[in-house]
This record gives sequence, C-alpha cells and structure tokens, in this order.
Amino acid sequence: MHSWPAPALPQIPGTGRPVRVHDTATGALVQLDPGPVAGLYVCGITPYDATHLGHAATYVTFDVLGRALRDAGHEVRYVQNVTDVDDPLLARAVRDGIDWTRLADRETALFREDMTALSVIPPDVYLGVTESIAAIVEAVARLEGDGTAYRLAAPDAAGADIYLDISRCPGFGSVSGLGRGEMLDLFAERGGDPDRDGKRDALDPLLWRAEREGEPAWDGAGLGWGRPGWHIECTVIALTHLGMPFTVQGGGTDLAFPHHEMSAGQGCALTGEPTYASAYVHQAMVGLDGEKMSKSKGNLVLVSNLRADGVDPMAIRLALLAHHYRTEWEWTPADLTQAQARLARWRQAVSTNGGPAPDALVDVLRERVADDLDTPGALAAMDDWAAESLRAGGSDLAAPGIAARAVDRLLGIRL
Ligand code: 5CA
Ligand code: ZN
Repeated sequence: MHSWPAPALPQIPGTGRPVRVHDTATGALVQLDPGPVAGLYVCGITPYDATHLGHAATYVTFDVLGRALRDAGHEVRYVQNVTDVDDPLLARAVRDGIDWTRLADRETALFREDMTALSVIPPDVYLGVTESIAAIVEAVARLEGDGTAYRLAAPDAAGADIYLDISRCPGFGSVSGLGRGEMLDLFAERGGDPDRDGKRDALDPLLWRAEREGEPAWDGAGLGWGRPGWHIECTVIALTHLGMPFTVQGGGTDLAFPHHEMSAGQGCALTGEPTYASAYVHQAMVGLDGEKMSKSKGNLVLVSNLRADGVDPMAIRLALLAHHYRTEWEWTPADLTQAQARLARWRQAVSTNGGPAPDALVDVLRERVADDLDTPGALAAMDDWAAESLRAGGSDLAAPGIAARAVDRLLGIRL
C-alpha cells in the first residue's frame, strides 16, 4: 500500500557519528554497525482507531533513529506493516457496524496524514497483512512441512488452526529474557491463547486461523481457508523485504513479548539462522491519567484531534521529543504548552540576520542523538543556542540557517 509523502532532509556540514541504542535482548547499549544499508523494521498500527500520542511517540522515536543512521552515512531501508486484519479490528468493526475493510482504510488514511504532519520519513515498504497473504501461506506451509507447525481441530470451524511448535525455535526467550511465568501472563494479556486445549506448549502462537463464520478468510491452498495469526505477518514481511539479520526491530515495549519474541523465533525457524535482528529497540509506554494510553482502554489523546484544534504538529513532535524514549511518561496539557513555547523561541532565534556560531550546536545535536537517541539532551542544546542568540545576537550570518537545518535534519522539527 502507499505510505505518505517524504519530508525534505536538509543537508548540514559534516557527518554524524556511529549510533548507539539500547537493545532489549542484551539489556545493554549496543553500537549499530550495519554497513552501507541499515535495515529497520518497525511494527505498524492495527488500524481500528486513530493515532494516539503513544503511537506517535513510537514512530517519532524510530524516525529519529532513521535520521541518526542517515546522518552517520548509512542508507536506511525502512519496512513497516499494517495489521489490517486481526481480532481487535474485526471486533471494532462489528461493534460499530462498519465493514472491517472500510474501518482499516479510514484509520490507515488518518495515520498517514498524522505521520505526514509530524514530518515522519515514510517507510520504503509499507505493507498490509491483506497484501501479504500468499507469502504468509507459503511460510506457514513450509513450517508445517518440516514439522515446526502443527494442526489443531477447531470446534467452531470446518478447517484446522495451525500453531507453531515453539520448542523447535532455538533461542526462544532470548529477546525478552522473561521467565516462563511472566511469559504465560503476558501471552494471555496480549492476544495469546495459553489455555487452548491440545496445544503442545501453552505458549505456541497461532500461525493460521481456520475460517469462522462471519470472519474474512483467504484461500490458504493446503492450509485451507483462513487468515494469518498476528506474529507471522511481521516475520514474513521482514524476511521478504529485509532478510536476516536486519539491523533493528522496533516497536513499543508492549511488543517485546510475545510479539517480537515470536517474530524472531519464527524467523529463526524459517531460515535456520540464529539472529533475527541485531538489536531490539523499544519505546516506553506513554500514559494518560495513570494508565497506558491504549485504544482498547479508550484513554486517548489523538494526534488528529490536536491537529483539528489547530495545534502546530511541530509542537506535538517537540512535546514527544522532550521525553527520552526509554522513560515512561504521562501526557498532560503542560507537555503541549511547554513545547509550543519552545517552538516559538526557536523560531524567533532562527528568524534573525545572524547568530552565534553553530558548529558546537551541530556537534552536540549529533552527539546527543547518536547516544541512545537522547532527544531531551538535543533539545537542551538547541535551547542554549537559541537563548544565546536571543540574548546576545551574533555575527555569524549563516548560523540561523544552519541551526534550523540541523534541528530539521536530526530531529524532524521544521522551524
Ligand atoms: N499492529 C501491531 C504491531 S504488528 C500493533 O501493536 N499495533 S498498535 O496499533 O497496537 O500499536 C502500534 C505501535 O504503537 C506499536 O509499536 C506499539 O508498541 C506502540 N504503542 C501502542 N501504545 C503505545 C503507548 N501507549 N505508548 C507508546 N507506544 C505505544
Ligand atoms: Zn509487528
């Protein structure tokens, strides 16, 4: 499916430094060493409701990562899925009396608009599950063929459901590092079915769900009619468009288990390669009123609502960047007013006929962003430069332009 228009990426003098990020699998900071092309897979939305600030935080974080990698001289190959058929989407469509494809199309269109407004660089490959069925069917058939997947009769379906035998995936557990008890709890909480009778292991994930009455289904050839389970979509899209190992698997912390654990297990089972991604990077959850912001709970601040209220999307982006991606935080109205004031100060500071020399600023911006995406540190550096410019002016005629281009290139903030 088409993604969204790419913002211009301004040039600035010099080159960025190698990028370090926190890898969930090792629990440590790792320096990314992707070679000429960095492969970035970031899990996309399930389009049953509009983009909230938690989603926006996730996509802005990985946008900053992509910018840092480009600034360090790498080409970035960016792949993202859309979970355009899955249980929560179908349930919402039934609840609202709307066709599920129309719901998915509508919310995906709104997401694209939000991403464009937030100056997020689009993925090179943007693929819905519904566009990837043939590849998923082929992968599941292969897993079944070599005994890594097995069938389970379903009482309410003519065909059989197909599960992955997780014990056949070496390294299972190494992404999240969780113990079995925690895995079982999270699996039940996040879309899994540990209590389904007949599974070889309670944690085995569903690969193919046989057709049920009233649910959409595709011809799975030897698999029978049905639709893909959740995790296999991301594995297949990542393998097809990036190959293994790719540089970074990204998403929110809520995806570390089971989603990224299962994605990696399936990738290893399909290829026989031990490493799915070189690093697993996770955005901490953004909350509202004491709870994780989530579509299912309905405690949402929507990017599209803020935009409709006339809020400058660059202020929304600045509000998100003011929090480090590994720190959980709660949205309050003060986040926005502070970001609006900051944006106004920065704009004033680059709207002069000269300013303080920008070299040190550019250097610190690069250094902060490359150091585990320290966006609060980068914002502080620009605050200092802007304060100095507004206080004392400066004689460097090129400085305002270079400062503006640097925050645009590295942080995606258009002044
Ligand atoms: N379609 C799947 C991934 S394959 C999915 O999780 N979709 S989602 O719409 O629920 O979430 C989209 C992205 O936003 C995911 O990376 C998720 O981890 C992230 N996300 C969801 N809620 C929050 C939140 N409150 N704070 C930060 N990130 C969030
Ligand atoms: Zn995913």
